[in-house]
Amino acid sequence: MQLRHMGIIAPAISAREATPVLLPPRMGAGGDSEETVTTALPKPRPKTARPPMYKVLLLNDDFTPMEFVVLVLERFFHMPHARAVEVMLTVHRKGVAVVGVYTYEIAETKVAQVMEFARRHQHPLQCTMERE
Ligand code: TYC
Repeated sequence: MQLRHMGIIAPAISAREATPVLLPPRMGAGGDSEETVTTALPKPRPKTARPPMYKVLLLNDDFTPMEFVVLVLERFFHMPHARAVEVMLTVHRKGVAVVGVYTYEIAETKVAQVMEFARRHQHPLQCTMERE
């Protein structure tokens, strides 16, 4: 996995992101002038960086039984039954819905679990993820 591309490792500082600061005039031989020097220091950032988050999406199809989708939402997304029915109906009517937002690895695991569960039961249900 390329952590930098996933946004987990901060990119090297660039001039655009840096905060220009004025340094005092240089002293010493030939340096008594009023000249000031602008340089770039890293922008102060909070040390508690948040990881990039990923939406997990469930897609509609014409064949997967509604009860199966409700079961998926209860089992893998921990939704109470009434909420699972609502979300299933949203997917059924609109074609797609976000069913959860997670870090990369958790989202990847949810997608794999749903796809494997659907495959085992021979339903064409599709589950995908995208960066928030
Ligand atoms: N459209 C399906 C049906 O009428 C139900 C369904 C809902 C399928 C949500 C997939 O993600 C889905 N049986």
